[in-house]
Amino acid sequence: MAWLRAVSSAAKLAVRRNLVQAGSYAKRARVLPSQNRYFHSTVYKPKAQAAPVPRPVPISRLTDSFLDGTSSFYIEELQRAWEADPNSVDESWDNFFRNFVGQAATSPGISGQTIQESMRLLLLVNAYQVNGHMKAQIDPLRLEEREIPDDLDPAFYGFTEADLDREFFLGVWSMAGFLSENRPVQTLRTILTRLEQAYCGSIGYEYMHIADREKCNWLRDKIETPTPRQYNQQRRVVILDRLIWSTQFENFLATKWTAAKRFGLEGGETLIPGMKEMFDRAADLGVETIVIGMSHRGRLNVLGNVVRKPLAQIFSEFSGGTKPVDEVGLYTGTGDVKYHLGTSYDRPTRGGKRIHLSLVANPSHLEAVDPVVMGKTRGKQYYSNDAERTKNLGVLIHGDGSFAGQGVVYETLHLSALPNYTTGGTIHIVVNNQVAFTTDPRSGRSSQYCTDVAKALNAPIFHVNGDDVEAVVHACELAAEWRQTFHSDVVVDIVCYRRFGHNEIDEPSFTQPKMYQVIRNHLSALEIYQKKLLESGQVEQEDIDRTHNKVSSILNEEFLNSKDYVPKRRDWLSAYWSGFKSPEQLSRVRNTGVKPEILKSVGKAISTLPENFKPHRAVKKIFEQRAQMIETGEGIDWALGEALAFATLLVEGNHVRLSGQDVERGTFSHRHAIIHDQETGEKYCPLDHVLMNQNEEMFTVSNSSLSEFAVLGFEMGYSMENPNSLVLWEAQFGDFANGAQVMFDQFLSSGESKWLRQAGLVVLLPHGCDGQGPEHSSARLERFLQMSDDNPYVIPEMDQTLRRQIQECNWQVVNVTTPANYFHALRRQIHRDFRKPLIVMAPKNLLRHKDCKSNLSEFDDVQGHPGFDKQGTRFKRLIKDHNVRSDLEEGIRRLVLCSGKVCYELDEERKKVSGNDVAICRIEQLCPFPYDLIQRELKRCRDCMVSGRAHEYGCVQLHSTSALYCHEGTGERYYGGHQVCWACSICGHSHWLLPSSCQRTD
Ligand SMILES: Cc1ncc(C[n+]2csc(CCOP(=O)(O)OP(=O)(O)O)c2C)c(N)n1
Ligand SMILES: [Mg+2]
Repeated sequence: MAWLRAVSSAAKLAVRRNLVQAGSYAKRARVLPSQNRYFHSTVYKPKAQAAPVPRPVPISRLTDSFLDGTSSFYIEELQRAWEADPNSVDESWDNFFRNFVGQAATSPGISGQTIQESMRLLLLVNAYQVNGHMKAQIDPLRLEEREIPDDLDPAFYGFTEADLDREFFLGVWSMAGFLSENRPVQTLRTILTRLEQAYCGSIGYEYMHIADREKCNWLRDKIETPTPRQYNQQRRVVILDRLIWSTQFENFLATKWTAAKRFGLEGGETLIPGMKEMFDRAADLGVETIVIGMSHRGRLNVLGNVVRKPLAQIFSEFSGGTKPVDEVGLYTGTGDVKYHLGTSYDRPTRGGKRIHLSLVANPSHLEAVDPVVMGKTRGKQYYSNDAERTKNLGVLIHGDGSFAGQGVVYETLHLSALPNYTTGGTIHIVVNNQVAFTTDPRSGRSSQYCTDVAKALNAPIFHVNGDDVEAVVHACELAAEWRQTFHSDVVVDIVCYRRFGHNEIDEPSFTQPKMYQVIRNHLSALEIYQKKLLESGQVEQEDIDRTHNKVSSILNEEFLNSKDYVPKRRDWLSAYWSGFKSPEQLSRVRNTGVKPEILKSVGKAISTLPENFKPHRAVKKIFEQRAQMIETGEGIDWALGEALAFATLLVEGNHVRLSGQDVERGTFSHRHAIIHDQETGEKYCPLDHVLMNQNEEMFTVSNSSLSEFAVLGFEMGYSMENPNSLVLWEAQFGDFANGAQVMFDQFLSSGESKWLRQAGLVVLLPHGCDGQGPEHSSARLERFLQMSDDNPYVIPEMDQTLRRQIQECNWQVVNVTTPANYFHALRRQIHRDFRKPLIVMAPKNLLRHKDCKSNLSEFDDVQGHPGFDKQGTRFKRLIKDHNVRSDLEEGIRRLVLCSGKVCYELDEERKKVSGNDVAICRIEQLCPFPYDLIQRELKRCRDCMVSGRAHEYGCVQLHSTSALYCHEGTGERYYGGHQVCWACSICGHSHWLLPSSCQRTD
């Protein structure tokens, strides 16, 4: 379009000159009859009056490109030159003149068409393409007051009524639609009629911001069809049926549950036929699975009518539901409101195919589900080998207020084209009811449309009048076609209204009285469509009545069935999750050690670089050191421990995906998961080479966009798809995790108990605590512990064979201190029959600490090796003092319980002061609390003082543990003989533990 924009300056000058000659713009406009629909009255604008001065162009520049044309004089000169010798001008001008002047000269009836007129017409068409949506009839309530842009008025270009029946030729090379070269000569009236029909009807197309010519042409071709679009009778009957279902569903719920909150879709019922037709079209074009994310509005309707969740089940749940039968493994969690639950079903399509639909459970927090849907879709694409990303599609349904207001929308849109995050295009549907709770758009956003944010992504946006069901269906189908053709995002903005309040018990007239005066008298979309079809003669009243009766009798029947509905085993595990255990089913702890020969072979693979690869000097050294660590089996550091965990999981056939800001190198230059050839810039990822012919995505490590909320959400969704994937998100620094707080609150910490969906996502939170000020010092361990649902006052069953402590808690929080324990913590995520999020506090200075090293023997499963306990080698929830060995320690005066890197500092100090009477014990897993192991330590070191540094959380847990010990032990003193001194990590002061709370003593 660059050339057209350039020509527009030239033509605008010409136009303005014309206007000036005509006196005033207002006067000019009056020449045209006011009833003529093309010539809307425009307020006089002084800027249009300014007389332009054509810029003289030296003849020497006549060979300039068409793109640079700036004045009519210039163009006339060029034309003369071209007539004398077509080769004397730039090729682009040659094309232009051949099309316009050539055609004009040879076609009968248009010989009067001047080049100025051609250009003005071009500009007029262009104006419709760019701004036609401003004049489109997209508001069903017609309350919107929009100023129609001047450039949609033919008078603006100097055309008068006398020109309406003149014939014009409108061909431009490499253009589709109205301007394509093969369009016949048409009168101005015909051209204008089609422009109005195409751009100013029930759909307002915004697409001219897309720079790609091919994409624009594709859309132009679809929009600027020679005749307006029409559905045949058969399609219309289906559309009507779907609209009746949508409308009656809401009416039915309204009559049966008059005061229940359901966030009805009334006023936006055409969403349902729109979605169904979109999905049918997508299925025709190869889509097999659709992942849907949406919030409250119309969710029940979508569940029932689009996803096809059994109506009896919806009604039963809506009535409060019967209690689930006592079935083994029937885990019901804490539950959530009905309209948040997710579900999935296979649905037949109009074209005779089946499509799998899953609606992702979502929290109240608007738009938070967006990146989760994208991540889940991407996960599906990986597991179904959908390299083209055409079989799995993500569809997001938004509200107008939340789409414009919630920042995560923008963050999610920005993932859409990133190689490791793209899903091949998400289809966004906005249920734009022109109000957000009680807030008008004018107070809710600064942009013209609520969808403007998507323009930054070059997504086409179709604004469609929600009262025109056929237009909604068309926009939805077009969106599906766009997505399957260009594999990028597209937006359908259904402009509708909200017939009632924000919810069913809300009074909208408090705040939108005028709008609701109009709404009260406004026919429903169904009434409008029925009228239209009756008028067309394609449908009889009896047909309509028959469908109504059919739908209402099914709804009533299902309502009766709902009374006897017995919930079946909750579908909380999708196909890949069969065999996984609910928190009520015991999953035995497994070993995570690996055969030494496997460790050696993968260790070698990940520390060897290709022969002619030229890494950075420092990186070369790091890899040489890694090779040496593997060779000697000694001194394995944090990064290698992590890489060994990844490599061994890959060898076992799991998928590993690590994402976050700068994770490829690692913020602290320790990981080097991807290295760069210093001469060629080529990249090499050692973990891509642990298996023969390894699928390149099997191990994915990817720097992300600079977002926490969306990227963590994406990984959350990804991790939910398949349990055999270790998915990790690393915060650049632990403190930045607060940018994703919503994900922690609404999904990670609470998703399983609300929605019965498990996820084994790992969150790595590097932090400092190095005394260098507050920034990045703390990953805010206390916040994660506060959000843990570990009951500090009740010690759960800790017996090896009965223990479900981890299964029952909401997540795990660890603060590990050795590379080997980190290795086992990561492997444990996969080697168990359930999934649970894992928060890893990762102290920065352990990445290179001289003592933070492990031997390879701690990673293997060889009996007698240091890591091998009674049960084998596995993650250590607590690491006891490396000096103490016996079951009952003598001579220990003080038992220090600590967590994290401070153990190395304490050990150092102990060495300095020869403190042999001090035992240092590391609590590696803070949540759930290792009551059994702490109790063991307290028993072993009886009659000593216990001190430590942790958080209130630990105080209460320790208190409970001590109390238990006391009761089981001597029973004489409350703390069983221990004086417990706890240094609080929040205030840094010591507290003496008292039965009910902590009290400062210093
Ligand atoms: C992040 C967030 N902030 C506020 C709310 C409270 N809230 C629920 S619905 C709603 C209005 C949403 O408006 P819109 O996106 O236009 O959707 P509509 O209800 O109109 O369909 C608000 C503010 C919320 N659920 N989530
Ligand atoms: Mg709204």
